[in-house]
Order: sequence, then C-alpha cells, then structure tokens
Amino acid sequence: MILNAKCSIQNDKCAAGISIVHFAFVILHLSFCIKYFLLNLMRIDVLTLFPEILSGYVGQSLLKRAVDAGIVDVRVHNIRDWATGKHKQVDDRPFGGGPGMVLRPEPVVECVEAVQQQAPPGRFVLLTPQGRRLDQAKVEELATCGRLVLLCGRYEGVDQRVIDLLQPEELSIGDYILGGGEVAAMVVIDAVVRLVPGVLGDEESNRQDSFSGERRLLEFPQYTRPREYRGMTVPDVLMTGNHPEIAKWRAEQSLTRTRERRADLLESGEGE
Ligand code: JD8
Repeated sequence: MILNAKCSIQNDKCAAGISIVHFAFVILHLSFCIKYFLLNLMRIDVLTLFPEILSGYVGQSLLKRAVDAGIVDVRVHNIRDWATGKHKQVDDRPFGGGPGMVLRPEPVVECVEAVQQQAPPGRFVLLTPQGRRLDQAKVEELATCGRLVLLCGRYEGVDQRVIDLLQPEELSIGDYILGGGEVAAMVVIDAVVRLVPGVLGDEESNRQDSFSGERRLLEFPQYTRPREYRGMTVPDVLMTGNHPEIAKWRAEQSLTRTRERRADLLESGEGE
C-alpha cells in the first residue's frame, strides 16, 4: 500500500513535470511570436559547413547595427556539429558515379530539425542553382516572415532526400555558378534585412516605400562635390535649387537609362 502511494506520487510528479515542460515551451514560442511577428523583428538562421564565411558579413555596419539594436537576430550553425561517427563525415561520393561529393542527408536533416525547434519554425529556404530566381518581390515576401532558415549547400549539393523530406523553398540568386550557397545566403540576408522596419534610417525607408510596387526604374545619376572634376561639370539643373525641375530631370534620366539598359523592366509601350 505504501509502495503504491509512493508510486502514484511519483507518477503525478512525472505528469506534472511533462506538462510544465510543455507549458514552458508554449510560453517560449508565444514570446518568440510576439517578438518576431508582432514587433516586426526578424530571426535568421544560416546552416552551413563554413560558418566563418558568414561571420565577416554579419559583423558589417548596417547588419551589425540592426543586430545590436535587437531588430534582427542572425545565428549561424555549423552542419558539421550534427555529424556523428569518429570522422564526423558530412559528405560522400555520389551514387552512380561522377565528380565531386554530395552532402549526406543525416547531418543536414538533423541540423535543420534541431534549429527549427529553437523557435516557432521559420520559412525554410535552400539556396541552389535549381531554385526560382530571387527578385525584389520575393525579397519583400521573405521580409514579412518573422523567421528565415537558410540552408547553404556545398560541393555538388545536398542529397535529394533532404529536399524531398523537408521540402524547402528552393531559391537561386542568379544564373551563374557559385561554389556554394553561403554567398547566396548573404545576398538574401542583405536584401531582406534592409526591409525590416528600423534597420535603415527613416529617410532611406521612406524612399524605399516610394519605389516599392511593381514598376521599378533604374536610379538617376548622382553627383557630389567638387562641382568640376578633370574638366567635367555637374549638370546645371542640379545647381539651380529648382526642385520641381530637378525632379523632372531625374525622372527623365531614370526612364532613359531604364529604356537603354534594362528595357525588360519597362512594361511594353512605356519605353517608347
Ligand atoms: C548552392 C553547391 C556549387 C552547384 C556544381 C560546384 C544559389 N545562383 C547560384 N549559383 N550557384 C549557387 C549555388 C551553388 C552551389 C550550392 C548554391 C551548393 N554549389 C555546385 C552545382 C554544380 N557546383 C546559387 N543560390
């Protein structure tokens, strides 16, 4: 009887222990939701075999300021930390033969799962030449997610089963071949972070607003001091102080430049 009582007390303790852990988890996730979704903050996790490639960039002025201000939280994780076995092997030769190595599925999947569990799961992106090409519309979409998890491959890429199992959004930064996903991840971070409210100064972010939307033109030419350099002078209109005229000149310059260099940015008819 005494034994039974002891047992039931222990069971209660156990059940209470589990529910307390669950409760703590719910509170933790709730606080993350408030932080990242309601307060417009952003957490970015980068999964890579070469974390040192990211460290210089993350310490850079604009991003560092945002990190220091608590607006963005960038965390870099080394996939190798999830490798098991004596040699912590993360890559292996491709089945079917061919050059190079392929990232093994186990350390990658386990790394993604562990990192996703640290907070409410984020938008999971794989940087790969096979991905949809990144553009400013996609950047704006990513900037509205409270959390991004960026997976960088290396070598010949990741085992296809990682993709089939975890179904990341596959993105490419452009039609050229990089050595790995790290530089692409930095491009994504750079483009996304400047859209998070408070990262840029007010002046800059207002300007961003006026350029968002579907019609995008190239920038007009900029000039600063000196007024004359090696016989080249600044266009007179910029020295007049006539702001309506300056705005008109700049708009014309933007349109001409876009027509000449990037006609693809203009909807048909507008460039004529
Ligand atoms: C991830 C490995 C290199 C790719 C063999 C050596 C993005 N726009 C982009 N260009 N390239 C990448 C990219 C390249 C990568 C990896 C992204 C992982 N590589 C491989 C296949 C052929 N090379 C990218 N985003």
